[in-house]
Amino acid sequence: MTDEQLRVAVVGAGIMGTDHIERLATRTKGAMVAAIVEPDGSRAAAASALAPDAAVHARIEEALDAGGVDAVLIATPGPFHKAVLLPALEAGLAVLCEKPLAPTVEEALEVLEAEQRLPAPRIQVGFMRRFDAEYAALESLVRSGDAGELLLLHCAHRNPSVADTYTESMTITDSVVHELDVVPWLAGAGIGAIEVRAGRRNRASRFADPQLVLLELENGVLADVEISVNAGFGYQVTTEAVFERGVAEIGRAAGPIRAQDGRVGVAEHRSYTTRFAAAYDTEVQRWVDAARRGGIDGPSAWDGYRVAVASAAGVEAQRTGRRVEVAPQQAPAFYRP
Ligand code: ISE
Repeated sequence: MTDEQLRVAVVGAGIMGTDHIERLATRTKGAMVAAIVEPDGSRAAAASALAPDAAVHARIEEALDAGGVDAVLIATPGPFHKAVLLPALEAGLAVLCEKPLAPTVEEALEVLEAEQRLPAPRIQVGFMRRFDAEYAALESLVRSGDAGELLLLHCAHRNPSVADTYTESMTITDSVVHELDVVPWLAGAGIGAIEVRAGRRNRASRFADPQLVLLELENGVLADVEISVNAGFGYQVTTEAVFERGVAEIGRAAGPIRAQDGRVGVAEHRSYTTRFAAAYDTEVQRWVDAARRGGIDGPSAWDGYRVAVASAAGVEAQRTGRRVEVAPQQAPAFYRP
């Protein structure tokens, strides 16, 4: 690593990869985009316009062989994560891996085993909601005990629409995966069981949508998650937390209240890239700062593994209509603070 800058290879130049390239090139301090790894020529060209000095490669191995890289930001689809994570770990590089860590429990375990051959954790997983200011304030409220113990969480996760390649199980593995991370983080307890229900179907959908996911936490907190991926009107992620002595709500649309043409209203987001823009900025900055010190500052590969276990249970619950228990997980010493 140079004295000043963490030289980052961004792998995958789709929506999130391009968003991160722009972020690293314009807003993140102490880092630069040294390489872009993207096999699709037109995506690579569009991304390289945002970071003209970055080398462009089709494969991670080429970028690693070329040298000049201190860290890897992985933004490919989940099924390709392991193929990038293993060589990046082998090279001892810092990693920020977009969610999910891996698409299966087996692959997540393989990644954990590879990381544990290093002296300390090097993988941070991109569960950006933990860096959102309102989520962080809610987590502090839970920890403070000011409103009493947390009892319930009502979560809504609404996407305006999804691509044709999005399948029903992705409601769990690609979308609710965020709640599988952030709900235990807020509640301070692991997930003990999951149930998934579907009722009347939105006629805009190819599969059951919306769905309700019920998470039972090991400390008795219950969380219900509405996942809608054909909500049409916009992108919305809200949480209402019920405590012994009060209720707190986060995620409501904010900004100028505009009155015009007989209506009064606030603009809503249409994409996670704007809804969580500030959270991504904080996440990436904290990862860069920690990577320069040789560590991580956010969800670890162990968190990613726990989510993979819960996700597998969620997909089974969705497929069978049954309540599926999740075995308690004990973090290896390597991942304990
Ligand atoms: C997408 O991949 C994300 O990570 C978004 O945060 C989530 O809201 C969306 O449903 C996913 O498809």
